[in-house]
Amino acid sequence: MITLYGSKMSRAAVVIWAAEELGIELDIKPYNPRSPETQSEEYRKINPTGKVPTLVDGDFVLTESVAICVYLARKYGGGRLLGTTPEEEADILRWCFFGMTEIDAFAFQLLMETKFRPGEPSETFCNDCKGWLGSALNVLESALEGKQWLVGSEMTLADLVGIRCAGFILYVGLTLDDWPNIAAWVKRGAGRPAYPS
Ligand SMILES: N[C@@H](CCC(=O)N[C@@H](CS)C(=O)NCC(=O)O)C(=O)O
Repeated sequence: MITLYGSKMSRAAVVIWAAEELGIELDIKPYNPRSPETQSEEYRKINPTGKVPTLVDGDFVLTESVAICVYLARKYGGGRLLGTTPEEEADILRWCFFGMTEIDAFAFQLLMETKFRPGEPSETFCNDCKGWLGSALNVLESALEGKQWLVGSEMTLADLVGIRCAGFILYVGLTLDDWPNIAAWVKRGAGRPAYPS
């Protein structure tokens, strides 16, 4: 049995979604971020960052949500969600990196600044984050013009990761009103039976 540490309220959600789409059964230990479980000495042996998710498949231990999804798709999913050509696969990874570094990272910083850091949030910092997010969302919005999914005609990992990242925007209290293609795409993803609600 493959074990996944991480609750669906964390970045483990995209792994749970990918596994469900691929028909892979996981033994999910729903550890929450910054919980006593993830801070334990035992957990830090498999993930020294103390963060979730972590996948354990026999002797193989893997962290980083996107890498875990790629591993599951490649090893147990027959390459599904990874496109049909090397070019498509590279493009899918491109969008995964884009989502994580250009959207998720700034949305996370905004969340920290507005909800978790002590003191008044810095207006300059928040505006910078919103600016960077806006630029990334504009790029994504154009890429989705006239398309259901980001790469090719089928849903791929680029969509799963991107939809989770774009959905994070809503969690931070922003809206997707200025990006209708992204809003429709997020809705499309959330409507999948495999989507972890
Ligand atoms: N890049 C990592 C990020 C992992 C991460 O930041 N996980 C959060 C939960 S979504 C966490 O466990 N945070 C705990 C902490 O910051 O101490 C991934 O995608 O797996």
